[in-house]
Amino acid sequence: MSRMMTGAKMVVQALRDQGVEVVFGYPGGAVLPIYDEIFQQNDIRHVLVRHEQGAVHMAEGYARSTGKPGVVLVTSGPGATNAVTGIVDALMDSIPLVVLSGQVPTFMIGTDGFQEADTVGITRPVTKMNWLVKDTAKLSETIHQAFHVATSGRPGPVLIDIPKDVQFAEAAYTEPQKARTSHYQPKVKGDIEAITRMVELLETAERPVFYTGGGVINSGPGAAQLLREWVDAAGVPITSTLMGLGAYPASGKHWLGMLGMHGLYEANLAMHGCDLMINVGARFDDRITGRVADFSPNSAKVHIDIDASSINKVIRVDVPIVGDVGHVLEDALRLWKARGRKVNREALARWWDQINEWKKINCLAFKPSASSIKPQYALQRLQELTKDHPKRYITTEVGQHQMWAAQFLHFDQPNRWMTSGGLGTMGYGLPASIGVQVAHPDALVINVAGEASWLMNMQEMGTAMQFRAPVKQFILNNERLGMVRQWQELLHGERYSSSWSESLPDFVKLAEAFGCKGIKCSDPADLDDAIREMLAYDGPVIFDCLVEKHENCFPMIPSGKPHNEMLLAADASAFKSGAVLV
Ligand SMILES: Cc1cc2nc3c(=O)[nH]c(=O)nc-3n(C[C@H](O)[C@H](O)[C@H](O)COP(=O)(O)OP(=O)(O)OC[C@H]3O[C@@H](n4cnc5c(N)ncnc54)[C@H](O)[C@@H]3O)c2cc1C
Ligand SMILES: Cc1ncc(C[n+]2csc(CCOP(=O)(O)OP(=O)(O)O)c2C)c(N)n1
Repeated sequence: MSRMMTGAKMVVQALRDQGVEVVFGYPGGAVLPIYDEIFQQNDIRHVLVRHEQGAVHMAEGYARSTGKPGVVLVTSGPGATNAVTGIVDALMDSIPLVVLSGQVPTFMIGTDGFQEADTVGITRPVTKMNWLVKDTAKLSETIHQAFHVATSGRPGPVLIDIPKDVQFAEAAYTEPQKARTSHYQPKVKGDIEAITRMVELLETAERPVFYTGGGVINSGPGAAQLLREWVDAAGVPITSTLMGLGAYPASGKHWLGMLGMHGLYEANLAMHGCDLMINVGARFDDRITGRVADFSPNSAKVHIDIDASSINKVIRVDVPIVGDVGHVLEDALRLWKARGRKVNREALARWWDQINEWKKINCLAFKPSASSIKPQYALQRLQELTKDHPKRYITTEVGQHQMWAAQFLHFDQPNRWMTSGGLGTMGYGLPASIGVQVAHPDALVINVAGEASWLMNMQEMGTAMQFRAPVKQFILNNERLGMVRQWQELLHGERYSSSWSESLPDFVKLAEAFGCKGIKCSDPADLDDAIREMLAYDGPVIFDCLVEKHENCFPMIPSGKPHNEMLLAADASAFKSGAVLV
């Protein structure tokens, strides 16, 4: 017999039945009945944030580092609108989230009631699916459907708007097994003929490259394992997008490093010169393709993606495969083995010779300095001093530091790297680090930040303190909006329009104000000890690392240029005159 309960009780019961352990949220009038239910139980933990944007990024960090959906609870009006940036961020990066928002009572909808906003209207374009539930009898089934939609196929954020009277009213609870989910059953098995064609192409290719992305991480650890097996057995070079780092180990023999706008020289030239590209769960983002007309001009292209609408959206491909990475790679590997594990060994050896020549350029080289800390040096030292930690998780903010982190920190496992790729949301990293730490209490969680991004959600240090999340905030402080400054230097005639902060807080005093530890370092000779002090401290740390102010991040493909017109540090001054912006 179905159990009768209030809508508010149903929310908590449905979350429990969906295996939710933690909710990131902020209360207000329109969600008080749900908060009252949360108070009266101990199965689900509530993390009280300081701003609703922080709640969503925490849920993203939680989701990306666990593979489970993140859950957010916000009130109506400003609570919901504050969450919007985070929801868009999750949509762009395919992160599964279930956002629950309170709404004014149904009879007040449309009356400009107190804290009324058209949350479903506002979030319709930025969610995978959203619902306004006007009847308590439909609430529990809707929540179960929401979890199904958020986590199936291409993951993404969903939102359920729940009016206050629906939370108070009683109805029968629907168990998860009885919830109807037949309306959304994305295809996970790839077409076997297309997979066979991909295997045939790999067998004969002279210059093949695997180009992998966030879809491998989304598919789960099994997919990353299959990818490693195939790449290593076939001996084919592999590069990845920012979102896919860790799917193939950075210490692996066939790793070329990240590709794209700030990708490695050898990775970009391999993409430009290959005769076969196998895209595994990546979406031909513009930071990757550069000028579309010149993107990898002579290659046959295979694209594995669970979202059919992603295929042929930007780049036309020869072999489209709609399906889940894990399922497709399983079939591909089985077929490739059954057909005798063939590759064109001689041609592949020549291809590696060419790649090894490109590697000799040493595109990440920078001039060390004895008097100031180069940001690249700071990250090299952070890598060296943390690389052996068995549970190291990195989040980032957005800017130059993010790109240097992608270049200088190495990931050997999936789900260890959390960054805002598609939306590029400054203010993502600090809350995301808290979400990761909540999911992995005994892990080492470091947010590599720029001071400007970090300030955008710094109030969340209060959350870190309250919930004893010992997150380390490693701020590369150049007192500049560094990435903006770099573009102005290279592409806008060195006119530095509003790209520096004249007033920054004293980060050590700020740490003290929050009750955590502050460390400041400006001398390269002191850096190792200072990093060790940060790592040894059993609590949150704000590390103010004063770095060289005018360092640029290279390689760089100026937007709208092809891969073979990549700028290296040595070319920068020659380039400054006459650049064309697209
Ligand atoms: C300042 C800045 C600079 C940047 N520079 C770079 C750069 O130099 N290089 C770079 O790579 N990025 C860069 N980015 C990030 C870039 O904007 C994109 O976010 C990124 O390139 C997209 O990665 P992706 O193609 O792996 O796609 P994602 O956004 O991770 O999308 C994943 C794709 O896989 C599919 N998918 C999801 N789940 C599955 C599954 N289970 N099975 C199959 N398919 C699945 C999805 O449908 C989607 O098409 C930069 C971002 C910023 C903010
Ligand atoms: C919310 C938001 N506003 C503006 C931007 C544009 N933007 C991209 S990088 C950047 C500067 C970031 O500065 P900082 O965090 O100090 O990092 P740095 O580049 O110096 O490493 C800006 C303003 C953005 N990505 N996000």
